[in-house]
Amino acid sequence: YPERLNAATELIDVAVATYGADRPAVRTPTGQTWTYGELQDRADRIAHVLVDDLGLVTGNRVLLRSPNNAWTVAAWLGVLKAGGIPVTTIAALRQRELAPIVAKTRPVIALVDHRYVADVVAVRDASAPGLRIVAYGGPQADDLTRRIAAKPAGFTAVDTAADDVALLGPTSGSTGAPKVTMHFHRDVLSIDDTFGKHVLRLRPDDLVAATAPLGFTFGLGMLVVFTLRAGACAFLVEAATPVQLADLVVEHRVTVLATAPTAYKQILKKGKAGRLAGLRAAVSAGEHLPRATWHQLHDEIGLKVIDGIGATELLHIFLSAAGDDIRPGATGKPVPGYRATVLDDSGEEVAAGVKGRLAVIGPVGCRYLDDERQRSYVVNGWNVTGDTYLRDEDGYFWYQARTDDMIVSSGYNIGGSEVEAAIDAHPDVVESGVVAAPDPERGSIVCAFVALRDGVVGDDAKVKEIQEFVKGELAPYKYPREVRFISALPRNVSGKLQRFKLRQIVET
Ligand code: 3SK
Repeated sequence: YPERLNAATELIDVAVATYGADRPAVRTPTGQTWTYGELQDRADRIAHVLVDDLGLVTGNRVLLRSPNNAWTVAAWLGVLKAGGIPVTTIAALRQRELAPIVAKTRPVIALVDHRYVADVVAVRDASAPGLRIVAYGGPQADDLTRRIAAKPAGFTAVDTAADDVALLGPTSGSTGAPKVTMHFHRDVLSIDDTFGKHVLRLRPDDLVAATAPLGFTFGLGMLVVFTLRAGACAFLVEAATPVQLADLVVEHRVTVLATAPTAYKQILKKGKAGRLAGLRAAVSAGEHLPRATWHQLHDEIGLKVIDGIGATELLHIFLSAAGDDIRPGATGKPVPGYRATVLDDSGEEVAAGVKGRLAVIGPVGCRYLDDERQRSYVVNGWNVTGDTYLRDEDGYFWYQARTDDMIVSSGYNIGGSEVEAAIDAHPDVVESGVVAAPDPERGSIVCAFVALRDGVVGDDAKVKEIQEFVKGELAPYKYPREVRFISALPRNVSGKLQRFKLRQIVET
């Protein structure tokens, strides 16, 4: 890449010049369509608001919080054009999850969908008094969508370096506070020049749907980076069950779908796989795609689903395969540009057929913002992802399990300690221990072992109460789907929680 590079210019301005301003860039189920020209215009005017009205200075961080909609794409591009650094978060996060992200990333401005402003206001009032919050999509007179009307068209993107930070992506840690990954302008293009161009291969006439939020790099890559670079159109759905999604695929003639195995399994279970028959390509990531699910989809609709594993740390997918290269049940091979291997506990590469820790190296690597955990993620240049894998003689990588305490459920990464802290805040709870329990649909679910105060009855009503309590404290996808009451948690002599004992209980 050239030394000077602004990812937003490459994504939207180059797309307008290459594919034309009139092509559809984003569509929604309600029939809203923005062309490439309209998306560019809104991004440019948002950049003007940021710089002219809100005083954004190059390198300032801007928190984004919203569901998947067209304004969010424009806001993300506008921040980059203005020389800012988007801090992408998902709408589902609650105040207690946003607060550490704000504390770590120190955004000066927050652009927030008007329905999700309250938690950001609470964080600002509690701990970030200087944060300027601007709502969008709402009725207020100072809404971003109204402010941009007064701004001139056109904005020359700030001349950033290819190695300037373009994105801060928070990700759950298996323990402790959330981690925040930093990615450069060139990294944004790199994920398309690797997975996008070599495996996914979008076409200008594609309509691309994905269930992952734009606040996750899986969704951002699929719906913004790969789509705009191909001159294709993103289909932005704020919320849909897997079956509703399958209906939308038919109704709107979606050609490419990216979602997690859980959604494919639910669509199959409800007998709706036929709705996916019009797809040209389907991507599965976020968790392991079982061989049986791959075959069922292939048998019912003739699609060879592209499996892949990515990580927020590496921005997007680094192991995958498409078409005749697919070996069902295996995640795939290193995406062109990446190398991967399997390491033992002392960091030595193991032979084919031996299980160990997946390690990856390529054009995008992990850079945590001010975090000691960088030392354990990047070892001798290898990014060690926290997954246990096996490589076969032909170079295919086969998922075995998570190596760390991360719970991967329906494609979401959930840190057990964060759920424990939320449960422990319930007045009837003495202590809790959270582990992954195997689940045929979701891969894993969050299972909580809870010790209650003396005299409190652990019945179904208490289970429900604890589940609802956690949904109020954390993004609802993190709530414990299973709650088991226990008199005391198993601990070793020094008092350390013996999670393996809890795991043994759920696995037997
Ligand atoms: O596999 C994942 O979980 C992932 C994470 C970030 C970006 C992309 C992907 C597929």
